[in-house]
Amino acid sequence: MTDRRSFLRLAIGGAASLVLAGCDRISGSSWGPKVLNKAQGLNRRVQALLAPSSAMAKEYTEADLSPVFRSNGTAMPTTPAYQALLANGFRDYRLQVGGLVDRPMSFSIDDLKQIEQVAQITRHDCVEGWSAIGKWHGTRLSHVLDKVGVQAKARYVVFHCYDEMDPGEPYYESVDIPEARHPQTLLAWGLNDKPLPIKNGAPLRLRVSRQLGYKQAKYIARIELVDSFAHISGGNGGYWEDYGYEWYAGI
Ligand SMILES: Nc1nc2c(c(=O)[nH]1)N[C@H]1C(S)=C(S)[C@@H](COP(=O)(O)O)O[C@H]1N2
Ligand SMILES: [Mo]
Repeated sequence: MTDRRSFLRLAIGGAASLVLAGCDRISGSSWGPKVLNKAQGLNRRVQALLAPSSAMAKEYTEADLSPVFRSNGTAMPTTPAYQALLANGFRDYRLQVGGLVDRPMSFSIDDLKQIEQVAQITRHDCVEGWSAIGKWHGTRLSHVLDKVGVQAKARYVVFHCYDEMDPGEPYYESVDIPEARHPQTLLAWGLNDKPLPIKNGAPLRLRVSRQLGYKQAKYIARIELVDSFAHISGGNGGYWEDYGYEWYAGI
């Protein structure tokens, strides 16, 4: 299966070289989204052929860990809500889970740890052209979804974040229900045997290890189950998706 990655590189290489600026705002320029969307339609078709929904991301060993897990995008949210939580060492943090669920609930980090504690060593690939291998500690999202009871009409899980990229424009992301229920999809509260650093998304971030860096929402405030994300922000299911990035960002 290592061939799959090189094949994908070939398939999307042309587009990737045009967007080396990656997570920079250049993708919001007028030519950016158009070029991206065209090539990424191809990416999606290739993915659909090659990647069954049960496929697993490669897991690594402790020996493979990157000495430093760099930060990208927001490294310190400046919103008052986040700053207030930070001032109290995140003790007042509660993950809110609502939308199309039977029992809207909130969870402290300890509540999540009580549900389960798993670890996963996987590689993070950012479209800007860097990768890092980290050991993530967290709670599988599927277990949290079971607690709240996902309604049959729910199709996506949306992650609303504390950081604003522009005033009033919070980072957000989404995955579909199969991705949310995948065994490697974690709500991560730890990195490399320590609490999650602020620069990497404290107190809670998403790990969807089969997808690219921008899907890995940091600083999660709230999770919302929806049947469509058309009404959220730009309507494309994520902050970068609203600037033309592909919604399914398979690696
Ligand atoms: N809330 C939030 N999540 C985010 C971002 C961000 O700016 N804000 N950047 C994304 C991008 S582009 C990448 S590559 C990763 C970076 O994660 P890291 O800071 O742990 O390296 O987070 C993703 N999730
Ligand atoms: Mo990224």
